[in-house]
Amino acid sequence: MKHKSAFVLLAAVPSIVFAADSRPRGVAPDFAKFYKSKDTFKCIYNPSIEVPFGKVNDDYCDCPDGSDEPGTSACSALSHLSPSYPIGASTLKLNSTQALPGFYCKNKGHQGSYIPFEIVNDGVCDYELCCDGSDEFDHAGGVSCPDKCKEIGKEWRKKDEARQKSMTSALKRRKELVVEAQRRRKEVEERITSLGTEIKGQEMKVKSLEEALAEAEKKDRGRMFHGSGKGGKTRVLSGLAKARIQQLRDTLTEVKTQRDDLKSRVKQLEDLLTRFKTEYNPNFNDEGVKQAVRAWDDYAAVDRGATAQDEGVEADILEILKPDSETEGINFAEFENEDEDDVDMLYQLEAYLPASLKEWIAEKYSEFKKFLQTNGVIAVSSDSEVKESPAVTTARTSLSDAEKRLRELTSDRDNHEAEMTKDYGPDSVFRALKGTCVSTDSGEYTYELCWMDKTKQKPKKGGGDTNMGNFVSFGKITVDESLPADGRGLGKGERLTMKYENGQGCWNGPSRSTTVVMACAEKDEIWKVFEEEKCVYRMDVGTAAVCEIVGARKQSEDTVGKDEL
Ligand code: MAN
Repeated sequence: MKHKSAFVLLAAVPSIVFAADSRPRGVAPDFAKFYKSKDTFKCIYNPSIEVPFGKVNDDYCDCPDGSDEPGTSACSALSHLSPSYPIGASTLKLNSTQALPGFYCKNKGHQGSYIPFEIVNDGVCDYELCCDGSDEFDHAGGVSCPDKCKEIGKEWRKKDEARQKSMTSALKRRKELVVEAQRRRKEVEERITSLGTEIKGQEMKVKSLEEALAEAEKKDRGRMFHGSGKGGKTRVLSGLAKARIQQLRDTLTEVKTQRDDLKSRVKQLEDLLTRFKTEYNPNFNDEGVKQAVRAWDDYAAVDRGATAQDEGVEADILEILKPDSETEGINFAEFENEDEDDVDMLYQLEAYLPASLKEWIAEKYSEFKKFLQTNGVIAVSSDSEVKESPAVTTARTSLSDAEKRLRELTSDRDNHEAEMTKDYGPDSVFRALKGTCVSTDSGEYTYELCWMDKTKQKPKKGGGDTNMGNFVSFGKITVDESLPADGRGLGKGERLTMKYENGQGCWNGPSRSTTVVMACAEKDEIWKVFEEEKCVYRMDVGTAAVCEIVGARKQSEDTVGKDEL
């Protein structure tokens, strides 16, 4: 940096102060107003300091902010860290921030652009920024930089036209994405409405199935009370056995009576024949009588006297015919009262109650028993399972199926409602991209970005995917990057971001996370991936979804500068 000891010193009149037009060399149109007076120049950030206009562009830095040297590199090393200027005894606070953005190349036929002061007259043609070669006006080292703005401008315009075309398509695509996002949102809204209707219907179905089950259970309870239960069965069996035994006993009594009757008739007949044998006339030659007497003798020769066995059978019969209460037979009273379960007890109690109360008690009993079984206080006896009628089982199954369906519908609706309140970015445009992914190869991995979902790292050599984060939220960052010729870059300005967090844990580090930085582009694609820190990734991505947020034209302006055509 070339400084003079005091601003008041007169310097030799510089060889070239003005460019061909009225602005001094290196001054952009925006700053022209500061250089209008042809007598004195006031330093831009320090207007209390005035220098004769002849000192502008005299290759000596007179102003603390460098504004007197817009067209030389004399103030290029200026920084706010520079020492204060020695202005006599004054302790005036000076602003030593560089007032100008750089040396302005007019680039006629193309676009005006600034180049850093330090590369002015460095002996190198910087056509990228200064296509008119005006930065090398001193021809340092004999360098000559002829004006190439015509051809460079032409080429740039061609590319710019393509870029603009692409931006127009990108904006069109964004509009389509917004329309698609709205359509999907509407679809969700409609689904919520239809789910609401379905839920109402299902609730009614559940209610009526609950009633059907209650009705079936009620009927079943009646059946169980009167026909089953452990004590009930025994009692019925005992009743049946008692009746059957009585029937057999009655029959036996009848048979015994008939036998006794027949026995006495046989006795009468035998007595008759005995008398006949002793009283008949053997001298009467009647062959028929003689034969009858012989047959009787044969009959009488067989001993038919009562045996001990006969007596035993008789005793048995007499014993059987006695009532149970007088013998050691079955004690039915014991069976009738034994092993009565709670249901039987209730049934007995029930007999003394009015019908309405009977039903109420039966219902409460059943509910309480079910409650105890459900909560594991008492076991669900296989007895009760057997007891349940197919009608109850069917009603219960139908109800539980309907309840399950109701739960499914409700959770579906809740998910859809949560979906409606979720942030899908400006105009909810990312709703249209959800479910789609873009990927790119970088190094040993293929990286994948699934919109609103996940970022992934897939080893090219094979092996499992690594989750680099799950979508969490949108954000913004300011970037300052030069835009490559193909436009596939972030450029300068504020850009929308998507934060993906809580990915796969990093060995000895945090769980993986990704910041996706987006810029307007016709095509959705990942431009660049890099690991900013271990397991902390950044993806620079182009998508039409963000085009209107930054503005396609603004984005290119931020980067390229203003047109001097
Ligand atoms: C894998 C990749 C890398 C990461 C290391 C950390 O190799 O996920 O990106 O840096 O793990 O151990």
